[in-house]
Amino acid sequence: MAATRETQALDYDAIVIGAGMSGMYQLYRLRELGMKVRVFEAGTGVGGTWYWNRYPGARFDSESYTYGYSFSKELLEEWDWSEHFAGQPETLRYLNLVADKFDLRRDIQFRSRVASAIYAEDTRSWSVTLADGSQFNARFLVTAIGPLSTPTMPRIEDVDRFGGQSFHTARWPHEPVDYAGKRVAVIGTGATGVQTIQTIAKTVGHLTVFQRTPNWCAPLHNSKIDAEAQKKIKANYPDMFRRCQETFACFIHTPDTRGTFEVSSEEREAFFEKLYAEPGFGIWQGNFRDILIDRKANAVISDFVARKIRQRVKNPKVAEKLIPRNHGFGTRRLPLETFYYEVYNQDNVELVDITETPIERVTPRGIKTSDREYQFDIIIYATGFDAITGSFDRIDFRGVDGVRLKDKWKNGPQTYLGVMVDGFPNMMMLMGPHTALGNIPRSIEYNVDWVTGLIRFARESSLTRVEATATGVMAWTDHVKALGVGLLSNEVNSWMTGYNTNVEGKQTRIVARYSGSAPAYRARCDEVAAKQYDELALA
Ligand code: NA7
Repeated sequence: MAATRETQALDYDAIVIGAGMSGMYQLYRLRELGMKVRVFEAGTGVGGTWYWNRYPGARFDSESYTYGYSFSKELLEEWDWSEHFAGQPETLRYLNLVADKFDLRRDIQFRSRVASAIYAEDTRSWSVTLADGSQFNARFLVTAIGPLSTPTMPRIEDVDRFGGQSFHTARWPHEPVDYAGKRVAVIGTGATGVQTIQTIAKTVGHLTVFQRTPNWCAPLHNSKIDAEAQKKIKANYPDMFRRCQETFACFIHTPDTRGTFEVSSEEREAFFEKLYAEPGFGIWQGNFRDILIDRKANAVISDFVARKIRQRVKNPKVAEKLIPRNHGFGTRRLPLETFYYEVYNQDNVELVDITETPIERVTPRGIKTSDREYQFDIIIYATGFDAITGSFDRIDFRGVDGVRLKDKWKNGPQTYLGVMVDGFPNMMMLMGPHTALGNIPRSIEYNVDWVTGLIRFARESSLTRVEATATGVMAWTDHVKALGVGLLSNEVNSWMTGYNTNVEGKQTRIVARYSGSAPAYRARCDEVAAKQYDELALA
């Protein structure tokens, strides 16, 4: 007798792709349901972003204690963050502790890159093939592949001909890299480039920064957490997490209710000064409510930060190069910095504006611009990621009737709540396109809990197929696009708008992120769950 979908044995109840923060937590939650789960992870360890991004100076721009998992009181009690904004090694230690504490590793298969995931209607299951050809199937497929996990190298001629050492920041070696006394180049000045530059500038022999677009940056103001502060943080966890639930993007900072021009110019200046002097994202996420939507308001804060840059950089010509001209403050992801601008006051640091003297090619000895050849021992590519959809594009996802996800999304992603796609039953995305990102772990925990709720419901109701409807997908996609109208950031090329000069076909801006408030996002998802997922096609 042929196996039916009820009787046929599947390898697993669920397969999760990726063992970063979302995959780890998803595993924990699905196990609680008594499910047999397998996580496939390309790396050799847990941690995702914090596993791969080992570049010098990698650290949080969110307050450490707002970034950790909130689901286990015991874990919160046990773990001490040493700094208000922890560095990558500490975060990776934390995630390894989580993996140990909850015994996660026994269900995670490392060194296992997923090549394809194909839906089979007859068994209502997903068949996952790894790069080594091995295959596994499961009823449910959860993608935990990260919005910023597919690094992109610059499209520069002869990039592989360099004779010295070269690294992409997101593929940093596990062994220490020694830059003391070396001639080092950094290409890229996003959040990653800024952290790298300010860190290696302390020890390099000579540093050359190749900048295409300057970004607006503001001080991080990091500091150590002493015993007294540690106690307070722990006592305050419930309130702090509650606050993160209430704010616009799950940070402890949230927009001020006042408009930029509702206060006097003195008051405005004093408020900006206060924000500039405070730790973290306050100047971006806790500024006047209109700075990211009103051009005039945005020009005022941009002018304030430009003045700061001019004060901090001694050479006026260099200062002008570091001031963005093609986008306003905060309309791209704001890099937070620690004496970044002061780096350009060092005699051994040079800023090359490659809009003036473009890079022609990489040579065996260094980099050739239109102006001259620079010689280097090390080239660091801080050139970012094929963001949001890139990690989906590199896996061959095929849904009902063999339809490829990549084809379905060729004009931009279309999702239901950022979690599901019609034609891709039993597949759920964590931190997928069109979901609320913000302070990511807070969003991850919500996303995972929602997906877990849906899977629990399906199992309790003996459902073997849950799928978003085409109408549901259209409505959510339209909603996300409508929310993006008027946002200055959606008029700017950046990873947040899916724009990447290094990836074929990604030179058109798309609405890639949900830009409403996190509470509104959760309210909508909660409503769907409360109505027993009746907006989905259930079978
Ligand atoms: P980003 O923010 O995408 O920055 C990449 C940087 O690399 C940016 O300055 C780019 O300039 C530059 N870049 C990219 N390609 C080239 C080429 N071909 N030539 C010269 N310069 C280039 O990535 P990050 O890794 O810094 O940060 C990503 C996010 O990860 C970050 O926001 C955090 O949320 C975590 P461009 O601006 O495109 O002119």
